[in-house]
Amino acid sequence: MLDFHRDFKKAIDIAEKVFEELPTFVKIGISEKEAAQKIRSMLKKHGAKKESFRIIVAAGKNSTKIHGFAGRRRIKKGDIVMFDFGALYNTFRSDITRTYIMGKPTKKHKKIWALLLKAQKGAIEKIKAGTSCKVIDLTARAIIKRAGYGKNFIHSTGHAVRHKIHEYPRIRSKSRGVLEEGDVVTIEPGIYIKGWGGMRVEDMVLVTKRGHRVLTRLPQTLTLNPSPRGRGI
Ligand SMILES: [Mn+2]
Repeated sequence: MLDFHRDFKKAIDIAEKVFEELPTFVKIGISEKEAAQKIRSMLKKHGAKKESFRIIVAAGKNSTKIHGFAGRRRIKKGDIVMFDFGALYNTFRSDITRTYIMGKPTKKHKKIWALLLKAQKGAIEKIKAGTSCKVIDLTARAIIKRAGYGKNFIHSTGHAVRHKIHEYPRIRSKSRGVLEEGDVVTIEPGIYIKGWGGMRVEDMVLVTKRGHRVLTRLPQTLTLNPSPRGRGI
């Protein structure tokens, strides 16, 4: 078994704990900024030095901004809300994204989410030491393109992460990088539709000699399920 630094694991565990606690304070009426402040204090409560990068809580149409953060907008019923954050523990940083619907997801929410999960899974299945990063990116991109949303996936598929939030190799279509055993990369496909909203899912994956290990265990549910072990959409 590949040696995986326990502090790195801890950075992931802390972020996942806070994700699982989101239903306790993310309610209709709270602002993005208030949610982000609460996330920050929960990360610290669980032992993080601080957040690993600027916390993103993007509600409603703000979810179409790929570099959104957390503003004054209040969360409304039916909103898409995107959460992208991680913990800094000692020198290690985690990076996870989930997108939730505040209420009952529509058919379109479910369709886009299922497509993102499919694209993410396809990309993850290709991860193995020696694989070019380009192939990983193009795999996710091809799945999204085939479903007709190619032009809505407007950023790269992922990046390495460890002591800095964005490290090399980057998982993008023009990358000349190759995955090495021990690399930890994010796989984060997203679809952004003007006037409707954006959705993104992001998990962290360890590259091994023969394949990979998904490090994040957080369920990929579409609703803010009060049961922390809920699965599916
Ligand atoms: Mn990321």
